[in-house]
Amino acid sequence: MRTLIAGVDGYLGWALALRLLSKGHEVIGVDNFYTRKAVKEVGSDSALPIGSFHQRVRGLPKDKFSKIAFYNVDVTDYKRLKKVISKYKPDSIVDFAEQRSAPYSMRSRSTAAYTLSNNIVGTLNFIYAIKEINKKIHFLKMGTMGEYGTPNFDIPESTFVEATINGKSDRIITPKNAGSWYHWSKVYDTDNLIFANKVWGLTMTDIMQGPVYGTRTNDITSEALFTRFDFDETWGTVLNRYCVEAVLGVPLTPYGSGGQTRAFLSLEDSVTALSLLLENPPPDGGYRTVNQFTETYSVMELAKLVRDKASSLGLNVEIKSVDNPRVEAEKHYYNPERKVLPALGLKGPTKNLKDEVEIMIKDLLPYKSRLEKHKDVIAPKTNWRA
Ligand code: USQ
Repeated sequence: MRTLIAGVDGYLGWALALRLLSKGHEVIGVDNFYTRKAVKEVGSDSALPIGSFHQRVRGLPKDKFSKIAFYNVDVTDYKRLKKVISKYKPDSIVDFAEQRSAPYSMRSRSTAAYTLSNNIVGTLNFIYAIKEINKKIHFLKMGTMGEYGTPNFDIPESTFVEATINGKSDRIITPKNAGSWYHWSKVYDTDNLIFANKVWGLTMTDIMQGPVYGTRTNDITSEALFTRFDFDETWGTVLNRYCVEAVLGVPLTPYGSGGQTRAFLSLEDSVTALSLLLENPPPDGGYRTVNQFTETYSVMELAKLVRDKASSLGLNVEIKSVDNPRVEAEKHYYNPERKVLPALGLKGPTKNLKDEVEIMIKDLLPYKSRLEKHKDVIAPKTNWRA
């Protein structure tokens, strides 16, 4: 299988590239290194050291990983993007090349505008390139569980649902209710994908993924193979942040009362899920919505779990709720459906979350002095209401 991964330098992109290469698949990577620049802009850095992209590629053990081609391309540059896709004619394209931070999108008008234009135009460019080059290319688009919000009904894993209004019924797109400009950009992407599938019969997998945690996958066996790991208030996600907080000995930071429940999965399970979806595409012209997660937890449950695990490792950590900078429900119903991935073989988390947290803390501890330099980027500063 030949796969083009856009956003190959990122947390998921690099980890997925390693998985596909280790399975003997061919990978063409695309990135414009935007995340590296944007993380520097907020005064932070990846908790785990990563070299330049070329250093990372040079560090790949040749006996375990096949070769990777790479292009420094901004996906909003249609001409250059189309040139790479035309040259390689991949079987599948994975799109991670989006601005991925909710807080970043809420910082200002310009970061909101960047998020919306980069994400929506980038995805539109892939849609057009596939339509013009080869309609059979499987497009696997990274969306988010945050597209749904936290509705007071079960979240179906389907593109459409049947709705009845004033006694008349019709099929409507599964309701969405996002919580940031970033999450809304993914909703707009979904609508565009559904439309492109309808008019041109493109083959799509739209992944609704929950927050991912973890420092490693089974392929990441040495420092040279690390993927990036963010922890600052803008680019880090909740469980990854808690583990860094535990290592630094600063209080864990559930926002508000901490009842916000989300659908989580480990980095290892995320790359396993993505490989399964790539190796088992929908039929030509098919459209598939996938709720990609393995377990649900509230952010307070996770804080307690990290505190207890840290204490068993001899680290003294407390939990200190902070005023919630976001506009979101802190107590709500949450029951997303999950059937596509279990049917493909990913039935539940492959590793107990507590064990994974232990691995994360142990992986991060050697880099404590590196983390100390960035202690001031942990407290949340981006206020949704401002
Ligand atoms: N939160 C805390 N404490 C923290 C950080 C976050 O309580 O220190 C809370 C947030 O208020 C929120 C929840 O944790 O209720 C999740 O926040 P997050 O920062 O871990 O994740 P989020 O902003 O939702 O976005 C992340 C990724 C995004 C992906 C999304 C999946 O950055 O790319 O799409 O997770 S989901 O959350 O399902 O929308």
